[in-house]
Amino acid sequence: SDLLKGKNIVVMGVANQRSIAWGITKSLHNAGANLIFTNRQERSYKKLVKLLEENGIEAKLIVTCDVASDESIQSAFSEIKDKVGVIHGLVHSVAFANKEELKGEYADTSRDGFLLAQEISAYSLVAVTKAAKELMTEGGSIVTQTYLGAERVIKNYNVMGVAKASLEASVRYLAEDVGKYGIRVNAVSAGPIRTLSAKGVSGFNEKTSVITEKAPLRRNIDQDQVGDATLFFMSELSRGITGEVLHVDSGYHIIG
Ligand code: 0WD
Repeated sequence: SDLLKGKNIVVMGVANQRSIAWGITKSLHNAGANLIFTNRQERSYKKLVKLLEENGIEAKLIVTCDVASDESIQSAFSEIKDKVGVIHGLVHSVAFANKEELKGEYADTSRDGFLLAQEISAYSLVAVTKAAKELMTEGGSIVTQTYLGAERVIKNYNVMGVAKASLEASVRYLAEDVGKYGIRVNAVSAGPIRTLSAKGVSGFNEKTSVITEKAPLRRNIDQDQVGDATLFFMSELSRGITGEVLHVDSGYHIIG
């Protein structure tokens, strides 16, 4: 389709072919978008270059960005501004917490672990929105990735659930801030998908088997389904929607 023809969209968080951001990349590319990528590590950069080559996707630009650093964010977006100019979309698909704190009791969360999860998984959206809105002079769409653990207690998700609650609240406050510039901010709340990050959360297999058992659609979701929902948020089809959290989870969240 031509839904995103001529649109410049920044994608943050492709670590490998299993990354949710890679599913999103394929959907946006198929809709005609020009893609700009950011990643943190050299390892991810190499994997991304290989993936793009294998799939015949040409990146408009690839820049390094560690969301833990304001300088890194600033230099990434100033390079994007210099080399691309106006952007129309931003995909935020980044999160982190210490593995030791993704099991056991939430009450055992350390101060540092709490702050780290909040910084990388929630504050990062605030920081990149601030940088990206300067480049969204024709309006735009920002989409982040969240999880049901923000709304409900999900075993082992602990400190990340609290960080996702903060991320979802940030989506609403940011939507209000940038709405006046024609920029929308939304989140996709995906069901469990086996990725590098998901491996860090204890008991992942249980989570996916509960979905096949209890979700209305009786099947797990994949990166491509998150990709298409993100495409909807990126496109004019969702022009009336902002500050929203859309569940892409086979309907699991409606089941008590
Ligand atoms: O079941 C799942 N996998 C779900 C994931 C269900 C619902 C939501 N999500 C969320 C995650 O919480 C995260 O926000 O989706 C987002 C993407 O997660 P993913 O695709 O499961 O995980 P992964 O493939 O490991 O990608 C996470 C990215 C990696 O990219 P890079 O390029 O850095 O390797 O987040 C990155 C991580 O390294 N990341 C950072 N990127 C920039 N700066 C940072 C950082 N400081 N820390 C982690």
